[in-house]
Amino acid sequence: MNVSDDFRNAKADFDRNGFTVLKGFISPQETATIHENLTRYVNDIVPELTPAEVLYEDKDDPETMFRLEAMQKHDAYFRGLFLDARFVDLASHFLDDDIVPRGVELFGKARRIGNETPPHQDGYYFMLEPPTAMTFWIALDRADEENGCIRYINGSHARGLRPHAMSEVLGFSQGIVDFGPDDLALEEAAVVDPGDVIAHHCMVVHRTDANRSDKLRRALGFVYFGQHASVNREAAEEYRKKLFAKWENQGKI
Ligand SMILES: O=C(O)CCC(=O)C(=O)O
Repeated sequence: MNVSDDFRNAKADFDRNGFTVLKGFISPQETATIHENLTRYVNDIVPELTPAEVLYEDKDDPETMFRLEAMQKHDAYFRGLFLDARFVDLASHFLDDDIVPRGVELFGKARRIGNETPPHQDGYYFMLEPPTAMTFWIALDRADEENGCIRYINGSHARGLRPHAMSEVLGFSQGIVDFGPDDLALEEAAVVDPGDVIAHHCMVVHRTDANRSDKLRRALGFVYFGQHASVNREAAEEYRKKLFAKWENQGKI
């Protein structure tokens, strides 16, 4: 596949807005296969995971699971999909760099009690210099205004890193402190169907509403770093330790 030709418009969108939606990027058959593998993963692998790798809105209710971390480490199917040239080559095209694959997460929103995602920039968590990274957000269910689709602040990736502070939302520890009407005026809801893939830059501001509907909202997040970006590993590890200690103290994990 000549990535540059097929995705020229998508790349222009990505560069201008900080995100782009690739409609029907994954076929219905492959989307069904991803669902089958997710069910297998939940049944066979989740019981073996550490508390940091699987998060629940209510840890006594398995139905409320909303996050799986580092799925590529535990399972060959998800690792294979994550390293597939379709994604790696496209990430390289979008970031104008060679790629270091970073990780696979499940982003779920449980029916009725799925929490909002506070406005944030992934780049704040990634601690990269320069902030060259992106996510493919692969919709496994329809995501719309009712069940917490992602909302992007158009063009915000080009306006630098915003101040963040600790949020109380489990799984999303940071929120932008000065998010306001100027942001909301530029906000766009990315309504997607299963098999659609959103590509977003790590500096674009995004958030979701809570899921108060009866509909599940699940997506896989594939994260890729640019090869020329370096991580401040010490700061990142120190931060991760503090965060998990805090959640443990609060009885959340
Ligand atoms: O799915 C969500 O609620 C948020 C996902 C997100 O913040 C991300 O993919 O960077």
